[in-house]
Amino acid sequence: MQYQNIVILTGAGISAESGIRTFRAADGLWENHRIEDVATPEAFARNPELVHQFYNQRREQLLMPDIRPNPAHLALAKLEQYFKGEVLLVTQNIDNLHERAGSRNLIHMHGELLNLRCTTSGQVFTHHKPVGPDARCGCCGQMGTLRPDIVWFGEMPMQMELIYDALESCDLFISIGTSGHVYPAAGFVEIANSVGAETVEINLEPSKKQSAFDRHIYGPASREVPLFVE
Ligand code: BV8
Repeated sequence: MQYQNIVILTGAGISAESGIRTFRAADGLWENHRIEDVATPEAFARNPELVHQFYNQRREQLLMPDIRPNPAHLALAKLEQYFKGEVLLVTQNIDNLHERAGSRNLIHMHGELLNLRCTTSGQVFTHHKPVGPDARCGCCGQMGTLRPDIVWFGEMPMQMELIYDALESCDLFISIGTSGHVYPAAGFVEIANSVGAETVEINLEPSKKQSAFDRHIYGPASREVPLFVE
């Protein structure tokens, strides 16, 4: 079958071989905190220092020279470049490896680690250095108004309208490197199924949504994604 509109969803597993720990590999923990307890607006209100530290550590790691896109990221960028129809890449990841691999038609539905947002004006700044609650905002000059531009648990993911529109007109949905725990991303496969798209799961192991997919490819993304894209 000749596909016209492909939607790809990626999760932490596509960046694992680039050296970025997945949530499951960390058993959902960071410094003995449950990630669901740190990645929330309540945690940020209660202890902004701790939450900033959580992201400062991950930002610092992402900017290390040995962290770079792997063959899975590169294969998706090549697919977008050479595919005749539409390819939309929706990532749950907050790292910048897809754009560094060359992907352009890309939505970070859970935000981006290298961005901060002013809670007063909503303005977004690219920011590579560690940040704390006493950092002054570039737009209002106040302290304490900057937060990571990241979607926490209980917050609305970004560009959902665009994502739902793409899912409702896709004929191929590929899910790569995600355990299928977190919604609404984990529900995308059902939307694709409802419009008759072919659905493929590429993962190290069966995800929580395994039974919803037409096809399953299990193995490391850096091997399986280039093979699938070719
Ligand atoms: C929302 C940014 C309303 C932060 C993240 C009860 C039931 C259902 C839902 C809920 C519920 N209670 C609450 C909810 C909603 C909640 C949710 O889903 N909770 C879960 C815990 C049950 N969701 C929300 O709050 C979302 N907002 O619902 O708002 C709404 C809904 C619709 C429309 C409008 C409004 C917001 C959730 C966003 C949270 N932010 N990230 C940060 O990063 O710090 S979530 C974060 O965790 C990631 O972004 C990602 O989404 C998730 C981790 O999942 P994965 O990426 O899959 O990573 P994981 O480690 O789990 O799995 C990796 C996989 O890769 C594994 O399967 C592994 O086998 C595989 N793998 C490993 N190595 C490789 C590999 N595969 C291939 N190759 C390899 N080498």
